[in-house]
Amino acid sequence: MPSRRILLLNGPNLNLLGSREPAIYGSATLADHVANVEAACAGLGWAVQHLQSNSEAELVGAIHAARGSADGIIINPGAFTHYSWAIHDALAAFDGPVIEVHLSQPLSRESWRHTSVVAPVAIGTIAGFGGVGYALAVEALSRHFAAAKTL
Ligand code: CA2
Repeated sequence: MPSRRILLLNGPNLNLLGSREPAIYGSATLADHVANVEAACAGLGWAVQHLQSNSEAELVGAIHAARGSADGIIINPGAFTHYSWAIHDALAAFDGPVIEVHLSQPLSRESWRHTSVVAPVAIGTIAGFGGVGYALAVEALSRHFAAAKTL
């Protein structure tokens, strides 16, 4: 299988994971989730670049930089999920597959979390499985790339 370069993006406040709201987001830290993605990708021979940012502009810049330098994007956009058309447009301009991940299940929470402006530019969304969702996203990308090769 060819080596792949994956960009892992985490949006605002996800740097606080493990310190508050464990009932919703679990007790693992962001570093734990990143390490799990790195381990899953290493098992496939893939490289991972990670960015967590509280800045919409920085996330948009990272998505632009991924054009030509990453094969796929795994993104938990945090609250930007629900209203950032800038992130939507940046992801739409990225050529490779995008997977949206949420630790919680936004559809079972407040109504303002029920809309995702990122979902329409993702090949799929994984939500509600806690940190396992990040590993599931790597698995989904692996199957996506394998299926694309046989088309
Ligand atoms: O479930 C998810 O992964 C979310 O993307 C998390 C976002 C939320 O706005 C989305 O609706 C769903 C919020 C992340 C905030 O993370 C915190 C972690 C610890 C303490 C406070 C916030």
